[in-house]
Amino acid sequence: MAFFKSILGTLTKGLHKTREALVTGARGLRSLLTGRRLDDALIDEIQTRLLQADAGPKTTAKLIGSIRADFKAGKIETGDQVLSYLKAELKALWPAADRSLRLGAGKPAVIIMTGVNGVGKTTSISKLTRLLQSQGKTVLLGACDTFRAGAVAQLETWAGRLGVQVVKGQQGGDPAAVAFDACAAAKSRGVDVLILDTAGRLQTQDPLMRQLSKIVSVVSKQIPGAPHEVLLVLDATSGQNALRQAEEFSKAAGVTGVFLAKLDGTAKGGIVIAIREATSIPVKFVGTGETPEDVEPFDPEAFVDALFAA
Ligand SMILES: Nc1nc2c(ncn2[C@@H]2O[C@H](COP(=O)(O)OP(=O)(O)O)[C@@H](O)[C@H]2O)c(=O)[nH]1
Ligand SMILES: [Mg+2]
Repeated sequence: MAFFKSILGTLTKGLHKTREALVTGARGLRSLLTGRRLDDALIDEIQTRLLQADAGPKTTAKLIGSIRADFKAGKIETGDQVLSYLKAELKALWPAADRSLRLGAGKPAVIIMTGVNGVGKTTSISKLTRLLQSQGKTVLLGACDTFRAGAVAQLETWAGRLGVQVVKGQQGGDPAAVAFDACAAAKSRGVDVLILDTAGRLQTQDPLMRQLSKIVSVVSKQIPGAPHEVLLVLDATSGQNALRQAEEFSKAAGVTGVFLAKLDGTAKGGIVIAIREATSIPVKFVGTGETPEDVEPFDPEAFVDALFAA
């Protein structure tokens, strides 16, 4: 678990913009609430802060509703009480769930990365590779983004740095054919995990969505139980767009988890809460920077603690 030790604190670092805006900054909840007696106007202010952080209208309404009810009932009276109340209520938003990677019993396990252009798919692959290597697993990458010029080269650059191999095809070629070759190579080389990069696709781009189904189908025929994970990469800085993508992709078959990239780039990290509100797909990882080390398995408890860290 040396890897987890070395990345301890990336969540705190990754959330610094959100924490400052929502909690610790001049206009944050702490300066708003510390030493104050609660009243209706103050509760309205808390609501505004949560909405500004993109915590989602339904969840915010629910949180504010229970604060107001407990205030009326005399159960909470001070701003300081609200801070710890909010922390506990936020943690309770996520049911206990297994957010670890499902890799199955046999090998190779197959992970398909999907999501629209520029969200951070290829970078996130470097992070997963690093994470799996730290657990002693061998990794092979498949360059199924044959669509965008430069995509294969970008993946190869990361692979070179991480010491893993890439199976690739022709630029503009059939991504499902690359997936086929990659599965064959993963089997014959005996690697533990195959990760497939795919082309950026808009949820509205039908041919690209069909291509994704084709990749899934090829993989499932080649390797029993595959794909073990289809991870949807979302860009935390894209706000409502990320939510729409989560909703659309969750309708398309088979997304098993979200990799939320670029959490470090936004003051609206409450998007994690809004994703919880919009879809039942679990957030499994968060990206907190541009290097392979900048990743954290998503844990609601740690997330809320980092958000409210001093
Ligand atoms: N700050 C930050 N940048 C990221 C993160 N993940 C990806 N990026 C950047 O986002 C841009 C697009 O990433 P890329 O992996 O090429 O996206 P793709 O098109 O989905 O494969 C690159 O400049 C990455 O360095 C992250 O967690 N934090
Ligand atoms: Mg890419």
